[in-house]
Amino acid sequence: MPFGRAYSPRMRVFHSPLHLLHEPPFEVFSGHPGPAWEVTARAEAIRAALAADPAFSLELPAEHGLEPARAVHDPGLLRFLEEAWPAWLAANERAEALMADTFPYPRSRAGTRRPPEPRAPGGRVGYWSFDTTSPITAGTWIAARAALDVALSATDAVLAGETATYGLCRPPGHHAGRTTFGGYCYLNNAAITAEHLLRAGAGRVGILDVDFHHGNGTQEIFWERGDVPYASLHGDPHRVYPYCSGHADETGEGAGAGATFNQPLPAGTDDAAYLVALDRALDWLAGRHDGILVVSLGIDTYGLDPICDFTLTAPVYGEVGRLVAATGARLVVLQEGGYHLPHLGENVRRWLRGAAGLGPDPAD
Ligand code: SP5
Ligand code: ZN
Repeated sequence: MPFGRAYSPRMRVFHSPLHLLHEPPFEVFSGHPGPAWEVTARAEAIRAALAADPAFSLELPAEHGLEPARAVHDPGLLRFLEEAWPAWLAANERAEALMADTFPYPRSRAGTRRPPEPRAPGGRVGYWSFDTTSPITAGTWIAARAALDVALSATDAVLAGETATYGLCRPPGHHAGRTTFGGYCYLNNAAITAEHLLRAGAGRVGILDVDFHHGNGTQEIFWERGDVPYASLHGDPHRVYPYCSGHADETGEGAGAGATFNQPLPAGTDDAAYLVALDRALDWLAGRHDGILVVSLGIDTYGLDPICDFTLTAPVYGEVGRLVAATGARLVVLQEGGYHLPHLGENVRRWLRGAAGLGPDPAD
């Protein structure tokens, strides 16, 4: 195993101020244009909460380039994300954000040829995106790359011997697929991280996705692979976003048959029911990986979250972190969703303290 033994007394946390350059001004959801939920203040709140706690050491990421992303995403998607904003600006005098108005839906062209990638930026964005909640703005590409550097730096620290590290990724990643972005996600940080670990010789890498939403992108990327088992607990897609994936009968195909595990959960899921589902997910993952778990950490399961409908309370996050760490796996914990700004930082801090074996902060 290529692992060193560089234990740190404090949990290493990676973050980048470049996330501030991604400022989506709005989203369109359920027919309503409204303010974006995925805002800069989210990552700032988390950073502030961790910076105030001596149990954590905050570090800037190292640049990793785009090779790791190319191992997971279509080069066309990466090219588009890089070129989209300048092309959109050149075509629009008062460009605020780029968002699709058309999606070349495969079923609408059955029997005709696959469409070529459009040249017009407004058409091109629909070719690579799947929803109307994820605008591209001036700094989106820079921020998405920085979030990936954050994830990969947290990963390298685990490869160097840390037991658990945290990447404060913003924008998040688990909705982005091999050829698509959406759900506030542009690059799939968790999937790229898992692939990076595999290539570093970590053996089979498990992904535990505890964001409220199903990680459709991560599932799709590893759907036919047996070396990255994916377990998710999430709001039932019969009821909530992303609607088209996350059902219990989705279990993978081909070499990935049986390597996907979904637990859709009802509205109002509380701490006790959640811990039962978590236990099942951890049981399922046990023995399917070779010692490292990537955690897609969403705090949008919180009872006060404005866009989700579980009822978890603050103390359960410490317990979830503790239980995940108690599996004995080394952890690369990456931030996904979580939208109740007043408690977001504290809930992440509770989760990570639990994972670090620290228990609640006595000062709380
Ligand atoms: C990473 C992540 O958590 N992405 C989530 C994308 C979900 N977008 C849907 C937003 C739903 C807003 N609905 C407001 C309903 C208020 N009751
Ligand atoms: Zn979410």
